[in-house]
Amino acid sequence: MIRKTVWLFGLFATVMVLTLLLSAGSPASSATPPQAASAEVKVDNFSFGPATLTVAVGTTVTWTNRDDIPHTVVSTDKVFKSKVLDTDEKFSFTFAKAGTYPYFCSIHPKMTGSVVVQ
Ligand SMILES: [Cu+2]
Repeated sequence: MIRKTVWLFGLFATVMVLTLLLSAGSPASSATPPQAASAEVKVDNFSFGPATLTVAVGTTVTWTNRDDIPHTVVSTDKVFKSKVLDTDEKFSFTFAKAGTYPYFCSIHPKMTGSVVVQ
């Protein structure tokens, strides 16, 4: 009678340990952290590409000067302003608010583009 009780207790303990191990092994959170969105604009051949870029709120846009002459990225509404970008230099800006952000190159004002943030 006592042996049977001990055996049952042992079985019960084993099941409990296995249950704990299994629950500990399951992933605590399978949700991936929110990814920061990013987008690229190439500056090449005296133009911004794409000329109009549409992104979601919170997106970081990076302009890269692929031209062999310097350019700038200057917001028409003075929201952002890059330094003079030489070849392969980059400028990034994170758009936290929805809206349309026209910009131009202050060295070559005919170079224009815009970022639409939705
Ligand atoms: Cu330019």
